[in-house]
Amino acid sequence: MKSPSILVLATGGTIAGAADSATRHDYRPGQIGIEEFLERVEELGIEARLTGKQIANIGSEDITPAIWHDLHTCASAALADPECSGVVITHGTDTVEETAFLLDLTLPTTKPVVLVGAMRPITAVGYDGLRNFANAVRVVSDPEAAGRGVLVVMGDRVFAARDVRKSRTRGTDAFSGFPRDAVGLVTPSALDWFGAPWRVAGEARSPFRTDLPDVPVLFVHAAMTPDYVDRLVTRETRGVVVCGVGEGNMPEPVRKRLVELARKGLRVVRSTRLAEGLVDREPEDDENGFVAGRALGPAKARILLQMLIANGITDPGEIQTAFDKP
Ligand code: DAS
Repeated sequence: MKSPSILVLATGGTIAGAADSATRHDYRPGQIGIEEFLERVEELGIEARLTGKQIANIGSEDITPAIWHDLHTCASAALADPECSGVVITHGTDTVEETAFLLDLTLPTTKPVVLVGAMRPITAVGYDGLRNFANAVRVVSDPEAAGRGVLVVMGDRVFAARDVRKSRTRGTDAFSGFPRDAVGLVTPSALDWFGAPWRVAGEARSPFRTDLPDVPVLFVHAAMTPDYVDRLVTRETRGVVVCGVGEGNMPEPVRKRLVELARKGLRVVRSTRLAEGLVDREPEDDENGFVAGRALGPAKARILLQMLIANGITDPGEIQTAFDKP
C-alpha cells in the first residue's frame, strides 16, 4: 500500500522552541524551521511522505488573521489535491484552540486536518513535540479521521476543535475537552476512536473571511460597573462576548448598558469565565436581544461571532442557531 502523503504547515510555538539549557524554565518559541524539524522526524521512521511549508515561526500569542488566511489557503489547496491524504499544522499551544476552531468552521471535512504542539521545547528534558507529532501523523494517516472536523492532538489524546481547550499552564496533559473530552486515544502505533464520525456532510460550515469585525471580550468580575463596557466598545465594535460569571451572568447595571447597545445593533453573546459548563438561553435573552454561547468558551465564541457578522449574519436568532449547532 502507498504510504500517505501529508502536508505539514508550520507556524512555530514550543514544538519548534528552544532554550540555552535542558533545565531552564524560560525558552523562545519558534526557533527551528520546518526543514530542520522534519529532519528530526525522519529519525523516527514514520511511514508517511511529509512535505513541509513554513507559514510563520512565532509564539501563538502573536497569531494574526493574515496567518489564518495563509493556513486556510494552503490547507484548502492540499485538501483539493487527490494526491494529499491530509494536513498536519504545528502550532503553539496557547491559541491552538482558536486556530483549530476557525479552520473547523471554514474548511471542508473531506480529509483530516490535525493541529499539534508541544508543552516543552526541543532542548528540554522530556520534549513532547516529536511524540505528539508522530501521533498527529498517525491520526491523519487514518481514513477514519475524515468527517470529524479539524482535530487537535496533544498528550496521546485526540480532541475535536469545537471541544478542545488548553486547561493547564504546564505539564503534558494540559488539554481537555468540553462537552466531549477526548474523541480518540493515540500513540505512534495505535489509534482508537470513541464513536463514529459526526461531520459526514463534508462541506465547510462558513465561508472564510479575513475582514473580521471588532468583537472584544468583556471579562466580568465582582463589583463591575457599566463604564467598563463603555471603555471596551468603540464606534467600530460590532459585537461583544460577555465572559460572564456562573452561567453567563453579569451585574444588573452592566446588563442594562449592554441591552441599550444591543438595541442599537451591537451583538451580545453570553459565555462563561468558568472552565466548563453550558450557558443556555434564558427567557430574558429574548427581551435583551442577547445570544447564549452554549458550550463555546469566550475565545471560540468570539471567533464564531466575528465569522457570522463578517458573513452578514447579524440577526440574533440566526446567530443563536449557529451557537446551538454541535
Ligand atoms: N509560547 C506558547 C505558544 O506559542 C506556548 C506553547 O507553544 O506551548 O503558544
